[in-house]
Amino acid sequence: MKMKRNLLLLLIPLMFTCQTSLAQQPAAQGDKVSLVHGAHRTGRRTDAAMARWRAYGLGQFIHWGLYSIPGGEWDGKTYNGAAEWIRSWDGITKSAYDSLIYHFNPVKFDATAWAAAAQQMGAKYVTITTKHHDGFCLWPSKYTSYTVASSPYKKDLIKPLVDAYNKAGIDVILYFSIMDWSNPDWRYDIKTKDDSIAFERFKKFTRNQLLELLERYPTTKGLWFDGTWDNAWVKQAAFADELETEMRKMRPGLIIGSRFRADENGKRHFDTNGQLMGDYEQGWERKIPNTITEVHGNDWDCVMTVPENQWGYNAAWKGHIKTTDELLEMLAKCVSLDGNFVLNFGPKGDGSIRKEELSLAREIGDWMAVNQEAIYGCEYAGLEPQNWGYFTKKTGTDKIYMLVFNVPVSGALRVKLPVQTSISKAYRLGQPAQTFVPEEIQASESFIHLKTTSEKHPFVIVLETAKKTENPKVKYEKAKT
Ligand code: FHN
Repeated sequence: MKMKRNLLLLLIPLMFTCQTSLAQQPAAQGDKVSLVHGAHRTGRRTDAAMARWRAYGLGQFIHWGLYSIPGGEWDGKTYNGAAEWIRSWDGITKSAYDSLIYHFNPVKFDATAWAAAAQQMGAKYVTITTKHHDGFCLWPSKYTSYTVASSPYKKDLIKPLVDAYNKAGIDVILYFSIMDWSNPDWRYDIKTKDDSIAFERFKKFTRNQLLELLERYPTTKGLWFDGTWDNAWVKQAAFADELETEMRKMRPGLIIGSRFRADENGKRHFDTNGQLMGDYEQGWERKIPNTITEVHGNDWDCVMTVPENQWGYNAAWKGHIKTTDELLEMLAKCVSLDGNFVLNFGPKGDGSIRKEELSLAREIGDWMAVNQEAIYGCEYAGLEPQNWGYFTKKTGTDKIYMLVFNVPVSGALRVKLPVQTSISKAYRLGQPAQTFVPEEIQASESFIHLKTTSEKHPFVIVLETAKKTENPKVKYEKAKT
């Protein structure tokens, strides 16, 4: 008995260590622990800024920095990791990487052209790397010389991007990596007094840079944090909490996801009581929930790469490259489960965007031009999922959208609506003359019969619904078993 207790005492700290390094899951509901630095809100934010974020549907991610110059290759050798992590590879020395700053001269950079491509794709927001893990800043930060100001290009890159995207009607969110390999005060953990002194300096530096960004780019809608998983930062619950409050005060409405801070027990994303920390769940990187129960009623976004795991420019995209239809299906699935879908672009070191990404953006945009009504301002429809695709619902209306990706051989698409609801009108988006007469097969269950089963691309059928007055029990008999 005593041995068992001792074993348990040994295991408890181990369990906590593992939890902080793994993807966090909501804690089981039980007795609530009193927390000072846990979630400060239960449930979703209800203000206008968050409602705007929720309605975006589609976003663009941009990873751009010094790593975009080598593009995953160095000295004729290929780095197998993610191109933006190349500095951590022993195939390149740190000093060689850091001296890339003297070659950073993106003469082909055209903020207006980037924004135009994003706008045509249908992105409602963009998340831009102001500074990735290497610490190189795309803005001329006052707090380090490792910025674009020290490169041959010299000029701020964030300002023209913010201006051009805002002009194109696209909201800007700034990506910021807390982990900073360029700063000698950065620590993965704090084990000694010296670590502690250095990290105090690092915290001050981080705060300065964040306030500087919010000061310089006042239209910023949110901050997308990354590189927050190491112990040194996880231990800073009080500091991070205060800083978050300070930033929110400075820019009311600011949107910050669940990656920024840990609670006093080192729990990330979800606090010790299982409550989401921050405004939306930031754990859906290159993955999408399968069911609505997995999102626990929270806001969330999914950030996605075109190849398997390459964010920064990689000259030799390897493995499976996602197609337009695959990406559209991900977009549809995210919106159908109350999330936003954010597609990553990795521009080259010279400032141009690779042709494959531009062509994906164009094709997604062509589809969005016809079908955007089923994406923007849409949410989980509350209907039983069907194999042909995804349902979305226009927030605050009775309009349901069927985003069809797999046409059954029968050409009959099953729809189950809530009881006492009927379809008053069904038509195809972009082709309103193509209407459908639903065949009711059960109470509130119908088939939409397609006119052809040879569709080549995903399409959308709009269902206008209305409440029924007749009693379904009269018409359909239940089986006696
Ligand atoms: O390590 C980074 C990675 O390079 C990339 O920036 C992604 C984007 O979500 N975030 C990190 C891993 O979570």
